[in-house]
Amino acid sequence: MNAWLNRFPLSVPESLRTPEEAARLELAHALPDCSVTLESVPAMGDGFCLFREKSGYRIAGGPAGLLYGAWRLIFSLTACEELPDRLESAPRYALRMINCWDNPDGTVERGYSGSSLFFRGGKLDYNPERIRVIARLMASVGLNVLCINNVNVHFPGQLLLEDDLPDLARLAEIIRPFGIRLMVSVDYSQPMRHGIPTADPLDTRVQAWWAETASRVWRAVPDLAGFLVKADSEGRPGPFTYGRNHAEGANMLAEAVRPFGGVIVWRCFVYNCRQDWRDTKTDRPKAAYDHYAPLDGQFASNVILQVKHGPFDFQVREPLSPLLLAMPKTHLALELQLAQEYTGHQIDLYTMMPMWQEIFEELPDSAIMSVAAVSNWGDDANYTGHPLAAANFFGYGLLCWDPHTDPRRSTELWARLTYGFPAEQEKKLADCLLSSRRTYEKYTAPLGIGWMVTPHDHYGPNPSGYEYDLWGTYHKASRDAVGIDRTEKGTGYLCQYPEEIRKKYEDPASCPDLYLLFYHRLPYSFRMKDGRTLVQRIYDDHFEGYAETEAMRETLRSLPFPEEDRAVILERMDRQVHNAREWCDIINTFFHRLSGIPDGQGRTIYE
Ligand code: GCV
Repeated sequence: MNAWLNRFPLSVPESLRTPEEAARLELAHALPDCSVTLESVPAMGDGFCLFREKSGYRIAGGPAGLLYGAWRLIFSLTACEELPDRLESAPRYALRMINCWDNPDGTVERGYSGSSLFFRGGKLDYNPERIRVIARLMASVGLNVLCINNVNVHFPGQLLLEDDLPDLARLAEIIRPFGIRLMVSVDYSQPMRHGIPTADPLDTRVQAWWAETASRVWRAVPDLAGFLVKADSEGRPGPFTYGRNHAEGANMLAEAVRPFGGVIVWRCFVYNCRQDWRDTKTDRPKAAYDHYAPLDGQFASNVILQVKHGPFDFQVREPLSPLLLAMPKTHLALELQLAQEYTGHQIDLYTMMPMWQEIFEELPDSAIMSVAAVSNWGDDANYTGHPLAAANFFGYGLLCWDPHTDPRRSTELWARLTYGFPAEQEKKLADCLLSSRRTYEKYTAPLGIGWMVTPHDHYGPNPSGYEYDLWGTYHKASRDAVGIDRTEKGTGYLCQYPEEIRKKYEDPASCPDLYLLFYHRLPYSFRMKDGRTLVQRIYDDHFEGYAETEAMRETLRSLPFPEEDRAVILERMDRQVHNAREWCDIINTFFHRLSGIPDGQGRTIYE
């Protein structure tokens, strides 16, 4: 099962060399009766123009643009979408990246679809056929950069730049005809493996090592996109050890890769992960802004700062990271997570496009230049574990091309290409997918609070699991109140935003409900806008979320999925219903015990 590519089966010959050849091949297989002319216009880059002509179609485009145009035509004709006589299209973002968190031993950090597609037994070891499927999936939705290894680089991950370089070069060759460039996560302290006693970015021996390494690596993989770096984060080495800031650290690497047209993608996920929960001054969501905003303008032009969409870490609901609004002189990339780390492990249904739509509504068009998402693939037969999780991958590609893509359009298109149901059933499936995020949100952590998950594993409820720990992820629920005051009077987090955003959230009376407990500490008796008390709203959401999950199971049972998908979908749906019940019971009991306030509707809450 290759998700939507099932419709377009193709065995790719090893002789394939260029995206233009790939475009011809895809068109010949998917639309054998359609006459399509390709016109190469290198200056159009990744863009294309699709013309409807008397005798067929013409696609003009740059090298990869022809392939993207071909897919656009294939999708539209297969899905019976109306095409204008002339359709000009170009991606909004330069780098449209997938970040795999795959480890050399074949495990995948936060992976829920089996083992790695790239690594086994400490080295690159893959099935080229499956890599081609992944490359076709990426190209079909316009994605162009693939980082294959975990940002947490542990030995022997460093060997990708050393002994395993020839294997890396072979992998690059496989994906190149699909317009996809490789990227590699690197260990900031890697020079120390080679007799250099430091990784200080201002040390000339360190600079020389990286320059020599870059030249060797780009000789092997001339179109390598660049290096991805997690530094000074969750125990990874970085420039802080040497009293250097992250501009100094990133610029040193940028200098090394500049001659080859490479970029340094530098992650901004930097915070104190050894916090004492009694310390009320430190507020983790403030960390990224505090570290990076003062450095705006100091990064080299080939450094890209990659910022997670929210200030915490991929919770079900987070506000937009204020850092994304604070660095106008820096090339920023937005980081999303397809892997369902906090959102149901690809067991629970969680379609992300509505969440991303909210992010892009708040993000000014000029704020970012690139996008990355943590992959949700593995070597499961269907690649994404849950067959319906493929909709997220598809939607992500469309969104990188056009951030204003309507979630319903991408979801319905995905459903049509994948299953080809009659219209009414397609709508039922799309409705189910599009509402799944709110449902999941209702039965898990309430009103923007996050972090009530089982520690480390991050599946299932544990309201106090992260409460007294070191990670800075507290809700401070007491007998009277819950939440953290992040306004000016509290931790001051809200002051990191421009005025109009601050205003929207600073008053609990007008703050949108779903963000209420992210920004405010409130008593359980607080009156919500609809007149319910805060605690009643928490009870209601949890009961509702559970009920919606049961209804979702009924809908999915009624749909004519192919048997192999049906079995997996329904088995996972049963587990989701169980999970939702558990969340509902545990969270409601937690707040009932603390507050002593009974449910206004007299439903069962266990003591
Ligand atoms: C790759 C969270 C995840 C980690 C991940 C980290 C990151 O902390 O739980 O698994 O590490 O984010 O984004 O670097």
